[in-house]
Amino acid sequence: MNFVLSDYHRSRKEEFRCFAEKEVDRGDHFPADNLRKAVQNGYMGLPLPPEWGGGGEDFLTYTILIEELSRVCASTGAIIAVHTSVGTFPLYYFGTEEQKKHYLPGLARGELLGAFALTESGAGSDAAALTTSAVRSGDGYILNGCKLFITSGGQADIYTVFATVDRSLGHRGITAFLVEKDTPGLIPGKPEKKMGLNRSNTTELRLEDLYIPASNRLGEEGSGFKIAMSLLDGGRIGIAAQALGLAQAAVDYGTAFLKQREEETGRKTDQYAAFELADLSTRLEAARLLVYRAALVKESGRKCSKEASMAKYYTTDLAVAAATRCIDLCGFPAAEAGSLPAGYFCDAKATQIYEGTNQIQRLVVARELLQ
Ligand code: COS
Repeated sequence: MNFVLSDYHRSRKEEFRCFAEKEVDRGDHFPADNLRKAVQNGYMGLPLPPEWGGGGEDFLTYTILIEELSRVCASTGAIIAVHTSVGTFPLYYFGTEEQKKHYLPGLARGELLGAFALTESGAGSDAAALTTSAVRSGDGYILNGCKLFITSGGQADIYTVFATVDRSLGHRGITAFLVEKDTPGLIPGKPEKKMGLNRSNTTELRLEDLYIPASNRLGEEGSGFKIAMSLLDGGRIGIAAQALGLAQAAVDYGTAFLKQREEETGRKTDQYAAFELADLSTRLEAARLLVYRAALVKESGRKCSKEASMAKYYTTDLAVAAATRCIDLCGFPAAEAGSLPAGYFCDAKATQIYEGTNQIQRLVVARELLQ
């Protein structure tokens, strides 16, 4: 195993960092401009094969892209990560040839935005408890239910929606469907007011007597839960990469602050602050190894649940700690509402929660160890 990035991955990392620093803005609204530039650069479908409109890159390169984007704007990183890993990969891994031809090139090129609709008010951590129903009707299904916390809700063009054809079957009744945004009966709610990742829309998604042809079912009836779980394995590496970018941003901010203070006062940084910085930087390097390793395991085609969950919870917990310590070290104005470190903290907090809380990640790791 190689513990340093290859020359190729290093040069892509530099390219992504340059792009993020020069082209990505940190505004407070939906980052349409950032996404347009990402589309132009082929960043919306980086790990998809070129024959389907993607960049043909490996999963590690994609992970590095999300890390570098998130160092500047974690919402932009979140939208692209969700679009790629759970908005586009469902088609690539589980779509029929016809479904792929219809949707995949548009998604991989970023002309269409993808979203993933699993969570419900009574089915967050316990995803198998979802109640959205899919009832057979003629050549299709009628879907009814309400999804919650859907990233890019109201903005996305294609939603992978999970519903049950028979609740008595538990997770074996869950089935996945591809739903286009203009389908009658698909009703996105207003964007939620979140504490972090605010530039990414998160909405409710109501499904009211929504008819979906059987040709838009993804996979077999009853295979939806396993589809969702396997997609989330890859998705969680993307969230870990966002947290890596955020943790790096917080450490960079703290380091620059302490250096500037040394220059201004002519005094060396006190030992307490210096040790804090050393500890955070060491944990950051350990997190980076976990995240990149998870990406390599995914790329190898092996099951990566354990590695993805380890990377997700270690790195998102670190991102919260790094942002907190950065505020402690820098004091005011880092503690001011609207400051960069306050933004890192709020965004990092969100990464601990979505695509499976960190308690769920620990559960996944423990189950893998004990099975
Ligand atoms: N890949 C493929 N299949 C998987 C899998 C994975 N990563 N994880 C579980 N499965 C399969 C299991 O093998 C099992 O198959 P069988 O029925 O053939 O035995 C089936 O799925 C059920 O697995 P399990 O019994 O572990 O399911 P649980 O209901 O206990 O749920 C957790 C497991 C809690 C891990 C799952 O519900 C979860 O990840 N919850 C969080 C959901 C989430 O992340 N939501 C965020 C949505 S996006 S913001």
